[in-house]
Amino acid sequence: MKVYITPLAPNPRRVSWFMAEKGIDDVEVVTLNLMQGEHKTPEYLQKAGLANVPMLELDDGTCITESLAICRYLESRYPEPNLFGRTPEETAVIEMWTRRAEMMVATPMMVGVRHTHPAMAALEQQQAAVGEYNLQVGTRALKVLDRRLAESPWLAGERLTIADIVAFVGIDFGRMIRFRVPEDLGHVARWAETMRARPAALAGMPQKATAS
Ligand SMILES: N[C@@H](CCC(=O)N[C@@H](CS)C(=O)NCC(=O)O)C(=O)O
Repeated sequence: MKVYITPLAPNPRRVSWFMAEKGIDDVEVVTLNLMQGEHKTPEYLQKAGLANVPMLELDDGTCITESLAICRYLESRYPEPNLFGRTPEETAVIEMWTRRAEMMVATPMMVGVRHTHPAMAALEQQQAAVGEYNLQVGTRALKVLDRRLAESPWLAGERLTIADIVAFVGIDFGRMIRFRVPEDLGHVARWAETMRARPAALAGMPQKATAS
C-alpha cells in the first residue's frame, strides 16, 4: 500500500496522525508537492480521479481519496487502538462528533485559511470576504466543542477518537494565519494542549532540520 500526502496540509495530516496513533509503519509514504502541481499530473489524476491528497493506493490498484474513507479502511486493517468505535452506540457518537468536527469547524477553518493566506493563492482564487466569513463560522462553532469538552475529556467520550483528530487538525491549520483559540474557551484550550503534546501530532508535519 502507498499513501500520498503533502506535509502541513490538513486532510493528509488526518491520515498521517491516524497512522501514527496506530503505529502503522508498513505503508509507503509518497510526498507530493502541491505548489508544484504534483497532484495534477495525468498519472495521479487517473488514479485519484481528483486533484487532491491524501490518496491511499492499495496493492490491488484500488485508490481511495477521502481522508475519512482512508482512515476507516486502515481501521479495518489495523483495528487497534480503536478510533472509530466498537459498539453501535459508541460508533454512532463518534460519527456524530466527527461530522460536527468536520462540517462545523475543520472545513470552515480550512476554507478560511485558503482564502486569506498569501501562499494559498497558488491553489485558490482567493476572496478575502469568503475567508473572513468562514473563519468567523469556524470560531463560533468552537463554542459547541467547548461545551462538550466541559463534560468530557475527549469529543466522543472517554478516549481519543477520529473526531478529536479531525477537529484538532482543522483548528491547528489556523496557525498558518496565527489563529488562536479564543481565551474564554478554556476547555478547548486544555484539550488542544493535550492533542498538541501527543507524539502523533508531529506526523504529517514538515520535519524541522536538526542541528548536527
Ligand atoms: N474531502 C477531502 C479533501 C481533500 C483536500 O481538499 N485536500 C487538499 C489538501 S488539504 C488538496 O489536495 N488540495 C489540492 C488543491 O487545492 O489543489 C479529504 O478529506 O480527503
